[in-house]
Amino acid sequence: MHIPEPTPADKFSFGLWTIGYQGRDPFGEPTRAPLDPVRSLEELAKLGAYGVNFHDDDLIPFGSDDAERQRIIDRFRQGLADTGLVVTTATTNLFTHPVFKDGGFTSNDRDVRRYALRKVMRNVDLAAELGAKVYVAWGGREGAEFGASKDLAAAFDRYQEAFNVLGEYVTDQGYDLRFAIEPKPNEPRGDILLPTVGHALAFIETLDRPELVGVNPEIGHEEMAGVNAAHGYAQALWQGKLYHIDLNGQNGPKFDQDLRFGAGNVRGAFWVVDTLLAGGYDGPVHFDYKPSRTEDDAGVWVSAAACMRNYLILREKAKAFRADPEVQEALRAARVDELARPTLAEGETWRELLAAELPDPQPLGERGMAFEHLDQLALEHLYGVRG
Ligand code: GLT
Ligand code: MN
Ligand code: MN
Repeated sequence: MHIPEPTPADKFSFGLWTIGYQGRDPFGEPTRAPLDPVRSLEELAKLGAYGVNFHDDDLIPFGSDDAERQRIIDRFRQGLADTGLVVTTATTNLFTHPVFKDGGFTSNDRDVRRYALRKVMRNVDLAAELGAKVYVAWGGREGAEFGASKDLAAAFDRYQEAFNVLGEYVTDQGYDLRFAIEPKPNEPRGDILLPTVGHALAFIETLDRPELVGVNPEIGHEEMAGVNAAHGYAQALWQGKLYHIDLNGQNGPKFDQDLRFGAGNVRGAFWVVDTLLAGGYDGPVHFDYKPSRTEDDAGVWVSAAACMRNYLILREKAKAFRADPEVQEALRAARVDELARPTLAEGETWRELLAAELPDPQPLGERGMAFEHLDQLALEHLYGVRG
């Protein structure tokens, strides 16, 4: 099977915090030196990437004064021009500084909430200035460890208020920017609010401007929640809410592993790619992973290239699977196409359904669905013995 090289047309993007991860974990010091953001642009461009994104503090160290901030932005902008990379999305760090220990938008402390909103608005300005189309909102610290420490109804009110204020802000400023909420069940908080795609989708419908807010599902976070990641992407697509994606790898419900895309649950990754292709997702393909702290600088770029290569491998395999005549026959045998047919006929209502003669459930129940054969064909494509 021929695997193409990554090109900007594939729209692969990386967060500055991904390749820039220095390997600090709760038990150990960094194993790699800080990475200059402009060097990241250069290396990513060489590898065939399309875009980058960043938290405010990834680019501009927390506490920088206005002059320093501007100098960094100008240099970064020059780096973008030199490499041709685009800024696809941006986001805010509302989790590292101690001020956010109880959250940003939902901290019990009102002063912290006001500070958090201002921090987001400031970086929203920069995101719009650099041409980002999506603003990611990962509420890692919006949560709780103790039952009585959080008035949950009030927390949802404040979460809602924050997105309403931000929706009004981008509208009033005339920014072409939409928000994407990134769900996660836990870590760093014991339990995080909006833990899955489904929770986020339901919450979005309560906002003043729901059209401005979608989701940014991360494979690993869905796997941590024990749910099927592809199903989450599929529902977001179905509801027109898949504004961005975070692809990576995870082995089941444990700490957030942020493995390179394609590692971890390989079969789950195959179905995610198949789902994105079927749903016509055409936004940036963003890898939110952490190069293992066992790696040196060279290993960082090996893992970044591997994320893109694994996506292209799975994309070719998903296409080959769908194009295989035996698979198409197996799909028919499994009556997959029948699901697209409405259950009631055109013009039919519950009245006609009530009057209709129904088939005998006995033979219907006895007839197998032939899913095992279909799934085996998918596995054989994935194992590389077909196509
Ligand atoms: C953080 C988190 C990621 C989010 C990033 C956006 S930051 O690394 O683990 O999943 O996408 O805030
Ligand atoms: Mn993660
Ligand atoms: Mn993420």
